[in-house]
Amino acid sequence: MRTNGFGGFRRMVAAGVVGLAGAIAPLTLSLPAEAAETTLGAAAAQSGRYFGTAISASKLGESAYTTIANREFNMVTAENEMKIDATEPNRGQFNFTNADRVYNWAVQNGKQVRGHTLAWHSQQPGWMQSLSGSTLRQAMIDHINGVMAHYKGKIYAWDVVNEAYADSGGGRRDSNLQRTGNDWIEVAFRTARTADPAAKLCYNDYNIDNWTWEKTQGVYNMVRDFKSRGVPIDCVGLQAHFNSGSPYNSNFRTTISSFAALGVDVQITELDIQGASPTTYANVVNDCLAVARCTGITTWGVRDSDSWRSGDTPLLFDGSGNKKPAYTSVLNALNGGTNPNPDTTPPSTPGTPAASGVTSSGAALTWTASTDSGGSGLAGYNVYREQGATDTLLGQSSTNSITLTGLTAATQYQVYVRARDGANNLSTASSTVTFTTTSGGGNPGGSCTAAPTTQTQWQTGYVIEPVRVTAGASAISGWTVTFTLPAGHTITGSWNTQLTVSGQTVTARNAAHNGSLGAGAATAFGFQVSRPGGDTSVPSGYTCA
Ligand code: 9MR
Repeated sequence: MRTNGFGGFRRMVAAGVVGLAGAIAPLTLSLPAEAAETTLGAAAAQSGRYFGTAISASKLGESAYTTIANREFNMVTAENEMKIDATEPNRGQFNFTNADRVYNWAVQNGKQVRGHTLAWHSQQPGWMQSLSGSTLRQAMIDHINGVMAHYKGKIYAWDVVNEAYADSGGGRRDSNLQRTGNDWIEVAFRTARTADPAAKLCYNDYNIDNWTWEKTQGVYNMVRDFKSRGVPIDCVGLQAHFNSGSPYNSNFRTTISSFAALGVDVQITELDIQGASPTTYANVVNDCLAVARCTGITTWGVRDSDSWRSGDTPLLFDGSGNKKPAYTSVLNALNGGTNPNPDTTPPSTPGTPAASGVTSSGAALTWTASTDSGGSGLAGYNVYREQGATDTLLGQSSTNSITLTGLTAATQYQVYVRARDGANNLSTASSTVTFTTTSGGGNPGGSCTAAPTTQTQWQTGYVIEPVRVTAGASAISGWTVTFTLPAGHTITGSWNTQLTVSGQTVTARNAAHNGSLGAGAATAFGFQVSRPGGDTSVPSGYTCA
């Protein structure tokens, strides 16, 4: 029950809840209140997200610092220690002393690590600053390989490329890396994917938080292009350094959901807000929570005194380590306090799926993607089999295609798709595609034989009946007989089978009622053919599988 059925089901459930609540009202139903978490990391984890901070190796001996950092955060970014100048001070000589201090502290305290950053115009060591052309390009590749090899399998996400876009105009920033050729960013990502396939690969930048800014659009277009061409990219890092010159804008949620709709995760990677307005901090958190693919938030430092712009007092803890009002605001938002702007708009209806590569147990489906305008962003698709009153969920996909597995052999499937957004709103159902799985792989250990009998013949035609199909030593759950039609012959009718003709090859599959045969059991089908007058040849080469 595709079109009205699910809507009806939802309405039915809703009505049921109302009825049930009415019935049990006198009993006073007391569910335990959901305990609010008391640290940022734990509060974020309730929705599967992380809450992180930038850490400086030089402060790890300071217990006032590590106490807060360890208690509150479950993701760590090295503020400077994994950058190019720190990790490869001389060409080909890697130094991970400080990077490992940060990494080891994080891991020993049960935290994950974001890697920051592999290719950047800034904080390059002197030797790299003086390189150009193919030498610089090779040095970049070598650097990515060297650093990623050291941390292979250990990093949640790498900022593979940092800040490659110009502040205005929507184009690339001029830099020595950019002058090696416009493809330097995709080369960096391809290199990174090979170096550590387990790490999420991010593009990270500042002033791409406001959806209307040219720079945001420039990066968005690059990510869209990368996704369309298969350049490996998994995430976009929105630095989110907000101040009076580049303030928070309520379209931040649109930025997050728009990137997410391209099929990448979004991470807020370096959050700090001049003056630390509790409202603005809560807005940022709620914007991330509203989008399924916004996977976590990192503040750029622990206390105001740790900040790269401490004069702005932009962080959640003051210089003495006290929680600021912004801290409470963030914690409450993470604990699900309020969502001032919930998304109740479902995504648009997906296109009709097209099936290909149908086998006895699987099929590939692809469909025209949905769009989502409600703010939470497209999260993925549910793929259903239509079966009268009891439609079943066959699978879920984050993209507009899926490879179905585990299907039953020799069975007709009617399948449709519904899109899902970050707030779990479901679109109306697409139209259905119908396909029938083949019988082959559905007969493990089983086999069959096919024996034709030529029945009646006349000048311009003949009937083959029965074609007897006999199961071998094991039961079978479907069968496929193939045979070759002589040139110029045309099938004009068939019974007890589903026939398809391709050139001279005929494929006869079991009908719905005669696919299952016990060991040694038999069934039969037949067909009629027209042929050029006087041609007495008949089909040949029957095989059964
Ligand atoms: O916070 C970092 C500061 O200690 C460094 O001196 C500075 C050097 O460029 O980098 C700061 O971190 C930057 C980050 O690596 C990339 N985005 C902007 C951050 C603030 O400048």
